[in-house]
Amino acid sequence: MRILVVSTPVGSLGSGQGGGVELTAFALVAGLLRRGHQVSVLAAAGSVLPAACRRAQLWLESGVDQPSWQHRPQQSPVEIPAGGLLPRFWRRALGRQADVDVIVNLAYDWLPIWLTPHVATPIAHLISMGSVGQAMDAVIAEVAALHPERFAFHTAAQAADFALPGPPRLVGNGFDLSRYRFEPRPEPLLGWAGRVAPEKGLEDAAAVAAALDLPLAVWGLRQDAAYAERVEASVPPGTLQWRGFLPTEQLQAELGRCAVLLNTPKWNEAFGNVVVEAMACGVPVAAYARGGPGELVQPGVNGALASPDDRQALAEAVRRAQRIERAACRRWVEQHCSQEVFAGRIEAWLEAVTRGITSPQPPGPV
Ligand code: HBI
Repeated sequence: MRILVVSTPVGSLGSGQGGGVELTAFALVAGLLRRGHQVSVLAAAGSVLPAACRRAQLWLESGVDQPSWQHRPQQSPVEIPAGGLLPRFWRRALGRQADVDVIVNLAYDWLPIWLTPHVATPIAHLISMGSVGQAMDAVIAEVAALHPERFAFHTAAQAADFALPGPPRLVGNGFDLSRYRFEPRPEPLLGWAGRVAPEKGLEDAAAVAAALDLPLAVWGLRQDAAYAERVEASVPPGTLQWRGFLPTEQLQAELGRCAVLLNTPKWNEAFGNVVVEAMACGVPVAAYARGGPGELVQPGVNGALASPDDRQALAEAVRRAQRIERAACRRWVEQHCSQEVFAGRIEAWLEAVTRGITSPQPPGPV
C-alpha cells in the first residue's frame, strides 16, 4: 500500500518532546517499509528519521506547535494557534490524498478525526493516549460510531476510556529490538524512566527506593522542574540519580544495569514504552496495575504488579520482580512487541481500512 503517516504537531521527531508517539512512529514506519509498503512521513521541521526509516519520503512542515492536550483541564476547548502546524499538516495531507491509499494519523488532535467522514482517502487514527479532554472524547465517539475500523489503540485499558460501538482494534506497540542489548548482570540500582511530570508518579518510586534503601536512577525530560524539586526533597539526599533525557542508544545501555524498573503511572497510561524498553534489556518491571503497564506486566513472567498508589505493595512487587529470570523478560518482548509483530498488526488494520471493513476484528494479543 501507499501510506502517508502524519506525525504529532507537538515537537519534531527525534526531539523527545513527542513522548511515546516518537518511538511508535519510527517502529510503524520502519516495520511497514520492511513489509514492502511505500511510506511517506509528514512531520514538523527539524524532524529526523532513524536509519531504519530512511527509505520513507520525509515531508517537513513548519508552523506553531499545537498546544499539548496533556496538563489541560478536561473541558478545554480545541485551540489552533495562528500559523499552526496542525492545519498546515492537513492542508498538505489533503493535497496529496490522491497519491496514497491510506493516511495514518498519529496526532492526538481534533482536526484530523473531525475530517475523517469528509475525506475520500481513508484516514486511520492510532490513538496515542487515554482520555485527556472532553472535546477529543466527543469527536472520537462521534466518528467511531460511523467508521469504527478507522481507530486503533495500544491497549484495552486505554481503549476503555472511549465510547466505541464495538470491540476496539488493539495493536500494542513496536520496538526495534536490535537497539536494545540484553544485560544479564544488574547492579543494586532501581530505575524509573519517563517525562518528569505529576501524572507519571515519580514521588512514589522515590519513596519506595528510599524504603528499600536502594538508589533510583531517573531518566527523562524534566518537564516540570518544580515537581522534580518536590520529589527530590521528599527522600534522603543521594536517593535519586538524575540521568536526564537520553536517546535510545544511551538510555538502553544504562537501563539494562537496573535490577528492577519501577513504573508508577497516575493516569491511564496508554501503553508504557519504557516498560517494554526495560524488559528488552532484561530488566523486570514492578508497576501499578493501571493502564497499559497493568496489561504489559505479566506477573511472574516479566515483572510484578501492585495495587495502584499503594507504595507498600509496590515495594513488595519490587522484591518479587528481583527474583524474575531476566532472559524471560527479553523473550516476552520479542514475542509480543517487536517492530515486526507490531507492523504486522498495523498492516492487518490498514488492509481492513482500505477494504472498508466496518466491524473491528477481535482485539489482537498485546
Ligand atoms: N497533544 N495536541 C496534541 N497532539 C498530540 O499529538 C499530542 C499531544 N500531547 C502528547 C502527545 N501527543 C504525545 O506525547 C503522546 O501521545 C505520547
